[in-house]
Amino acid sequence: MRFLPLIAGALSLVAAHDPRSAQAPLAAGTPIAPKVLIVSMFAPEDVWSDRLGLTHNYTLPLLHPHFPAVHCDAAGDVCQVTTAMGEINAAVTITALLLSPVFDLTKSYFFFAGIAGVDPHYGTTGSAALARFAVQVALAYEIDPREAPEHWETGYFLQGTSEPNTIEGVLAYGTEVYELNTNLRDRVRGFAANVTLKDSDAAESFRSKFDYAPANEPPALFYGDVATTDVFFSGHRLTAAFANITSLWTKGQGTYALSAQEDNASFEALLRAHRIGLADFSRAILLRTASNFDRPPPGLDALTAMRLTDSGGFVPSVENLFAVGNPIVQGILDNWAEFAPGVPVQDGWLHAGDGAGATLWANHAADHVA
Ligand SMILES: *[C@@H]1O[C@H](CO)[C@@H](O)[C@H](O)[C@H]1NC(C)=O
Ligand SMILES: *[C@@H]1O[C@H](CO)[C@@H](O)[C@H](O)[C@H]1NC(C)=O
Ligand SMILES: *[C@@H]1O[C@H](CO)[C@@H](O)[C@H](O)[C@H]1NC(C)=O
Ligand SMILES: CC(=O)N[C@H]1CO[C@H](CO)[C@@H](O)[C@@H]1O
Repeated sequence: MRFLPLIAGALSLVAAHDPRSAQAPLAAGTPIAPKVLIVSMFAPEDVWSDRLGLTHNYTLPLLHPHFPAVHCDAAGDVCQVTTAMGEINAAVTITALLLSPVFDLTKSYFFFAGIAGVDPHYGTTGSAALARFAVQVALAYEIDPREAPEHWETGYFLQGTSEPNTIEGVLAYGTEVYELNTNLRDRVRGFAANVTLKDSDAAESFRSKFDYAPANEPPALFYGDVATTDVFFSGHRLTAAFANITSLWTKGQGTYALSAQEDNASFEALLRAHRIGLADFSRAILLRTASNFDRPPPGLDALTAMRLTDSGGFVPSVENLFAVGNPIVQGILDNWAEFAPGVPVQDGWLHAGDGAGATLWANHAADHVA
């Protein structure tokens, strides 16, 4: 439980570091302090604004030109922002939001809710996953496999190393791995425990090509970690390589289950805000629903599975962001007295805001190689 005294220390620095203090106060006065801030990555993931009546728009500088405003309900309890896709868009939008004087996000729960590719050994199209780890798997060296030593199974190897599947001597940038609050994850999973996930005939038909579970079973809610990379990869070989890199960075505790393009970047912005008391990293929740498989079913090649057929997963994945996510949003609002002070983090949590920040897991992994 070393988190609590540390955050108190971090908060005492706010007055000195708060960039908002340098700006003129808003005419309207008090900043909006949402209890839940929902983060979408592209337009179809905003299943929230219409359904939750987020009709109050706040245009902020430095958001993406296609998504210039944060949308909030009348009370300012729930807000939604869309980052636009990819790591760079996510990092810039979340940073702009965290520094905006319009919002006070110090007590907000950050609910990242987007679609993803799924490893068919952990889920299926329409499945929903709550993550502990986000790992930036492609922050690595790469040699085209056709030019790599013959015995290599992948051209990706960690920076500072000279072959795949080792972390010894690694050169960490510090953005490779983010660990979230698992007590918070367990608590909010309970809110969605009885949800029946949406499915479609098209998704059901495509998944029947797999001859193993859970790929060929109806969608379910599960715990799974997310690989972040701007490269939209697919196929058996790259997924094997990135699953191994996930395992290396998390000392075997993380399990690659989903692939997406933003989380590592959003979390870096959030962690930097956490260090100066502008946000609380222990209040981040990551939900990803599966719109597609990350590799082909038996009988199809990677390109055909990725681009030339439709797995039917897109519609149920978007619907399930709301089906699973809304009970979580409402659960936090309905139980605000419990959530307001924060959910205590797990023992040994490595993002305690003690200055070393994001490099902690990296060092942890690197320091402990056999
Ligand atoms: C708020 O933003 C949404 C989405 O961009 C837009 O559809 C809506 O018209 C805006 N509402 C107002 C009052 O400007
Ligand atoms: C889920 O269902 C169980 C069994 O009916 C019930 O005890 C529990 O309260 C339900 N949970 C929610 C969040 O609705
Ligand atoms: C992943 O790691 C396993 C176990 O160490 C190894 O057998 C496999 O060859 C690795 N795969 C790739 C693509 O490097
Ligand atoms: C591909 C890549 O390296 N993307 C970015 C991941 O996020 C950090 C910021 O958090 C960037 O430094 C990386 O460039």
